[in-house]
Amino acid sequence: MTKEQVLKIYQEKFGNNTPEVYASPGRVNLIGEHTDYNGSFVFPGAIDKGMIAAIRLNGTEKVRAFAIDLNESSEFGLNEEDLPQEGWAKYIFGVCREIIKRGGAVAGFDTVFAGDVPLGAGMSSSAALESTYAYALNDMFNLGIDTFELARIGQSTEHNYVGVKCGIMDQFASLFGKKGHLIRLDTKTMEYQYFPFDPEGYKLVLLDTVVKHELASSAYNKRRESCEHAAETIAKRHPEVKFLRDATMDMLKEVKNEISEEDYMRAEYVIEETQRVRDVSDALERGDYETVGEKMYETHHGMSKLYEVSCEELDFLNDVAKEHGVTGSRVMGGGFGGCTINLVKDELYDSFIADAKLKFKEKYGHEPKVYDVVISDGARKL
Ligand code: GAF
Repeated sequence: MTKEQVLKIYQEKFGNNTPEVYASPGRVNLIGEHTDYNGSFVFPGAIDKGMIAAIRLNGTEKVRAFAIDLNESSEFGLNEEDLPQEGWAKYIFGVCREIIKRGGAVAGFDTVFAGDVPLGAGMSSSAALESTYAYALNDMFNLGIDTFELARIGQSTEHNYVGVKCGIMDQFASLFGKKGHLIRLDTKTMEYQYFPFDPEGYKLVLLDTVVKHELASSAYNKRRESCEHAAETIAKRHPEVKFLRDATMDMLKEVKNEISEEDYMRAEYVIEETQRVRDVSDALERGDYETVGEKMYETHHGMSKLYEVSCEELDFLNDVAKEHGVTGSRVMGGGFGGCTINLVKDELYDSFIADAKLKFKEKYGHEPKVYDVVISDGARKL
């Protein structure tokens, strides 16, 4: 939706005022999945799809919000007990509360918002929403909160008001995104580096299964608990291990009999994935996309067999990619449905998409959705 369209809807809802307009993107992640809450590396980039919001202070202590895509309104106060009923409004409320908890003076506002990040596709629609409001409120109330802290505000919103114990990747990518660049972020030190990403002769494309499994957030939180338990157990012998990122496979083997088989598998995946992100950084510096692709397939295998966050439909698309000779393919984001991310040679692109659509439809009765990836800028005022 364009700025003009959002402004028009704002004016229909809240009168002929002139609000400010802000936008924040969703993200892709080349590699480094379920590593961001293990102090390890991720490799995301912001995309050209996201959330857009018009906002104007209303001189009260209440927020009046309208979700354009859902045609739903919500009105809530800014105290802890004012938690709104509507799932989407919790994100806006959570951002306000997290700012207030940090000492920021936020008052009431009127807002409408819309988005074009597909929901539940693993492209971070929720982080795009949080980042839009964190960025906007920081700007409008002149709060002077730095961009790292804005990302933490979005993350804490997930933890405290949504119930997902997520890492920092999605909010970070949405706020720090840069056109044409992926970002390698070290989630332990929060050091980051922009990598120009314009792989000549290749395209990045997402295939969305349009499947979203129930209980994804509780399964996500359970993965995190497994990782933390494995890291704590290793730390009893190796106190230098603060996160799984600090552990080696030898250390993990030492505690094999002290943790469950499930926790062992989760930790094994994370330790291997940490090494894969390092390998992919080196490969990107050499322009070696074949290695990048191999690592993507390895990640898919790990996410499917060790971390168990894939699903039948995602495995199917991954197999189709492999059979078709696609350079790299894997499940992207938290998993349990959503998208695969595919690195495809230009000359294979059309036939791969046609093949994937046909085979997927034969098996599941509908085609996957196709999204070409354009790496774009992060949060901004329009
Ligand atoms: C979700 C989470 F929000 C991220 O923090 C990250 O853990 C990701 O799943 C998996 O890599 O998007």
